[in-house]
This record gives sequence, structure tokens and C-alpha cells, in this order.
Amino acid sequence: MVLYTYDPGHYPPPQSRNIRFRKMTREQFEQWLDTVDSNHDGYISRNELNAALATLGLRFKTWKSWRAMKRCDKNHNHVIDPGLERKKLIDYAEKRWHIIVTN
Ligand SMILES: [Ca+2]
Repeated sequence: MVLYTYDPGHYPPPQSRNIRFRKMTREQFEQWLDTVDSNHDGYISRNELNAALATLGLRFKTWKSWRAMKRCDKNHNHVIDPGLERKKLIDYAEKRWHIIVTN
């Protein structure tokens, strides 16, 4: 049995999937993360991330924000802490959401 990395019947390849998304550089994404933090406490909650993903026009934002929190919230306090966890979130967005263009 052959295992595909993505199912061609359900997921178009990343290149065609990204066309309508807003693309940004790593620096712009970091600035965008500051605006994501709507109550300005320095931490990004799942709800804030969810609302922010909606403004980017990404699909499956509930799933994406949940998955990102699972991956990036290393100390399990249910928010993305500034510093290491924020850096992990940026790496995650670059790898999984395809919204960051490397310059
Ligand atoms: Ca955390």
C-alpha cells in the first residue's frame, strides 16, 4: 500500500491552495502577531488566534488554531507565551499555513 503525504482527492497542492491568502514576511508576521493579541497582555490565547486567522482568510481556522496551540504551547498554560512559544508559532505558521514568504 502506498501512503501519500496528502490526499489528491481532497487537498489541492500547496501552491494552488495559497493564492488567495495574504502573504507576508517573517517580520510582518511578527508584527501581525502583536495585533493578534487583542487584550495586549503579551500572550496569545486560542480565541485570539482563531479570530486572527479569520482575518487572514484561512480555512479550517478552528482546527488550525487548536493544532497550533497543541504544537506551540509547550508549558500547557493554554496561551502562547512571548519568547520561545511565539517563535515556535512563527515556525509553525511558516511550515503549515504557508502564509510566510521567506525573503
Ligand atoms: Ca504557554
